Amino acid sequence: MAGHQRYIRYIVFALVALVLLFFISSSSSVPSAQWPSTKYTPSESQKQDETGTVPQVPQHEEGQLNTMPSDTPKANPNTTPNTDGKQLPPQTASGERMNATFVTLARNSDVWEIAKSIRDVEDRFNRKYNYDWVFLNDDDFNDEFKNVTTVLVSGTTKYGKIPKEHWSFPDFIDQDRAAKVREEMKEKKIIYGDSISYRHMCRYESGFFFRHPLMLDYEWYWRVEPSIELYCDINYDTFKFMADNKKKYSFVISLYEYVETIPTLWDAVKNFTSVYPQHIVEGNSMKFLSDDDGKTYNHCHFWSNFEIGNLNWLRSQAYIDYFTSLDHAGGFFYERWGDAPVHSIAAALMLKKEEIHFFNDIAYYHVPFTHCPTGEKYRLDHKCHCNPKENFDWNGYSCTSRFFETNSMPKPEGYEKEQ
Ligand SMILES: Nc1nc2c(ncn2[C@@H]2O[C@H](COP(=O)(O)OP(=O)(O)O)[C@@H](O)[C@H]2O)c(=O)[nH]1
Ligand SMILES: [Mg+2]
Repeated sequence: MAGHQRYIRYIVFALVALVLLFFISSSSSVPSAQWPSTKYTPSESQKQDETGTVPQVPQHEEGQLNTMPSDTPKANPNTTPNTDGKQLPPQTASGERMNATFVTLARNSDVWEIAKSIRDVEDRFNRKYNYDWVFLNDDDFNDEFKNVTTVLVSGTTKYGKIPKEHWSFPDFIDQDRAAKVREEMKEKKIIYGDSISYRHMCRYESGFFFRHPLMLDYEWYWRVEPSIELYCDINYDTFKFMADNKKKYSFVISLYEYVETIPTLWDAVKNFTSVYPQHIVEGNSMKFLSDDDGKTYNHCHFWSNFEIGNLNWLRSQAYIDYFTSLDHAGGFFYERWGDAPVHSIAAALMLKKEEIHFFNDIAYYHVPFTHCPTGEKYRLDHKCHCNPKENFDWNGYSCTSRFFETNSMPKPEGYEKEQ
């Protein structure tokens, strides 16, 4: 009998222990192994309203933080962003937009290098302005190129194929002579000296990109190449700046061209100016190009891998006559004329000097040169991440000092320290 009672006591004890264990485990304060969900989940009453529609999660409004609906539990104050009472800048700049686009000439194989450039341009400028971006190619763009670039650009992207007649040897070019030149330049180890495609590229950028059907919709362009970097915030609309200040062409880096690539370019320019003297404007920047009033070219040019400019100027009769005249001289194929000296000479002779703008505030890199704005206050105010010691502007191989002198502009304060 005593053994039987003990047996029952054990069973009761075990039952009580089981009940206790159940309560402890269901109200355990030990954190679960799951990550807390950060997603907004509507409460039962919110999941459907009377009409059976699901209420929307609040949308992000301009300049405001997303807030949770009032009947969801209050967020832990430690996790709310601490803005120190400062207003966050608006996501998108207010005001009108110019009729402008970015433009990039690229191959499908350039996709990851142009992706980097777009990321920088968007982060530093275009996420606030949402301008369009036109991509041009001598081949069809593939889906990878289109998908990657479309998601990165905040504006509308457009993809154009270059017509064959703008990317081939014109019939007035002697192909044997051109092939011989490429051989010679290869031996002399002149950069891109033996490349046919590079020559088509330079000719296309010199005379055709602004006439592509996709570009005809626009008045302003900003040229972007693969693997460039932007180092400072740009907090104003550079296209509007150009329009408001009557600028037509702009640059950030200028330098001397390799003489071997353009031995007869200046002769061709002089031939053009003698046939079309009406296209040369008074008050131009000849002083930037020549130290002897036009007799010889000093090889200074604006580096055209960056350009913000006016497309109507490039489409003007003056520029078309200039390009056609140079094209017939044959130097795109019998030498290796770059689009940088071709654009620069046109801007310097066919625009008033005040119409060319130096963007000191656009901090830029294209291998191997950096433009880092002179002036520490500017760099700090605009969150710049370039090293001012790498600034090329006041280096002996840069022509930017010459541009300042041509325009009788004082050089920015502190430039001597960067020489
Ligand atoms: N579609 C196409 N684009 C080209 C070709 N060659 C160069 N480009 C583009 O033309 C621009 C200048 O070429 P790049 O290689 O950067 O020349 P670099 O800056 O003078 O060394 C870049 O935007 C290139 O993506 C080509 O054969 N086809
Ligand atoms: Mg380049």
